[in-house]
Order: sequence, then structure tokens, then C-alpha cells
Amino acid sequence: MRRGALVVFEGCDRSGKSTQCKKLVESMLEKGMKAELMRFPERSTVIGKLIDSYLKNSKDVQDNAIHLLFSANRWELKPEMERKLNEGVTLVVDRYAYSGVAFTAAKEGISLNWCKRPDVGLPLPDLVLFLKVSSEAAEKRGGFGEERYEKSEIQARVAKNFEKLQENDWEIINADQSMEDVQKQIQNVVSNLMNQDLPELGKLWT
Ligand code: NYM
Ligand code: MG
Repeated sequence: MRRGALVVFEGCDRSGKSTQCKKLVESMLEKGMKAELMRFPERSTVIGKLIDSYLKNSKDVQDNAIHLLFSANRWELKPEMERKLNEGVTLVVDRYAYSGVAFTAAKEGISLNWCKRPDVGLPLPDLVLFLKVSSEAAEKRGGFGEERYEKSEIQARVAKNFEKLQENDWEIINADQSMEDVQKQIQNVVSNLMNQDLPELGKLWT
């Protein structure tokens, strides 16, 4: 049986990732494909609950330590991800290790290279869709929320880090377009992927 594809959405806050992830899963299911939505952080686990209280500012955690917890949250879901992919389910993932690195490395005194290390060896995405939103368009979308990191100065540093992490095979989507246009573009890219043979699941940053 053909394995499922690992499709990752990345981008700054307010880039429309969550909306587009849901729409993609819905359209794949309508076409009779097996697809499921996942997200990181996955806030339902014990580690995820800690991350949630950190993001909601109800708990402070030392910067390196919280980075490792975000990474541990991905590792704890690795067996489930691999199982589903092997069952032929395509996983559409709202944020992944790239967010982990881009957000932590936006802090003072933590290098991009240090940030990448704990995630080395995680399942390698077959496709990374980067939703690139301008700060003007993001601001028009009606203010950031109340969570940690949801401030324009931080988002600007995060955007620069994403640029440093970007690889040649990333699909960069102009997320300033209408929701429908973004969706069409994503569907084209994903249907190309679904028509290709997938190699054996790779390992991230190895
Ligand atoms: N975030 C997300 C991190 O700082 N490190 C990570 O590893 C991941 C996956 O959490 N501002 C940050 C980015 C977001 C925040 O994400 C919560 P969301 O998609 O708004 O739930
Ligand atoms: Mg958010």
C-alpha cells in the first residue's frame, strides 16, 4: 500500500495556516483520500498542557527548556505519525520543527543551530507549504491574540528565521491573496504531490 504523505504548513501567526490546513483536509476527504489534521504544539498531552500554560503566560519556563519541551511534544507523537503514514493516511500538519526553531531563535542568545538539534531525525516532511504574509496584511486581519510571541517585533524576527530555514523544495505561497486563491494554489501543489511516487520516509536535518 502507498504510504500517506507528510504535508507541513508553516508561517508566522495570522498567515492563515489553520484555515488552510482544515480546508485541505476537507477537500482531500471529499476526493476519497485518507487525510488527517495534526498540529504542533499538540496541547492535549501532559507536555502539551505545560506548553499551553506557557503560551497563555500563566507559566514562565526558561527559554532553552521550553524549546526542548516543544521538541519533545513532536517526538512523543512520532510513533502515531509513522503509524498513520504507514496506514496510508496523509497528515496535514499545522506547524512543525521549523516553527520551533524560528520562534526560539528569535530570542536573545539562542542560535539557530542550537535550536535545530533536538528535532534532528524527526520524520521529514514530503512537502512544506510556507504561507508568506506581509506584516501589513497580517495586521489587517484583526490584531494578534493574547498569547506569548503575538507581537509585531517578534513576528518580524520569526519571519527572518523562517527565511534562513527555507529550503529549495519549499512551496512559498503568497498568503496576502484571498483565502480562495491561496486554497486553489495549495490544492494544485498537493495534487502534484499525490500523483508522484513517494520515497521512503526521510529524517529531518540529517
Ligand atoms: N511555537 C510553535 C513555538 O514557539 N515552538 C514550536 O515548536 C511550535 C510548534 O507556539 N506562536 C509557537 C508559535 C505560535 C505558538 O501556535 C502557538 P498556534 O499555531 O497558534 O497554536
Ligand atoms: Mg496562533
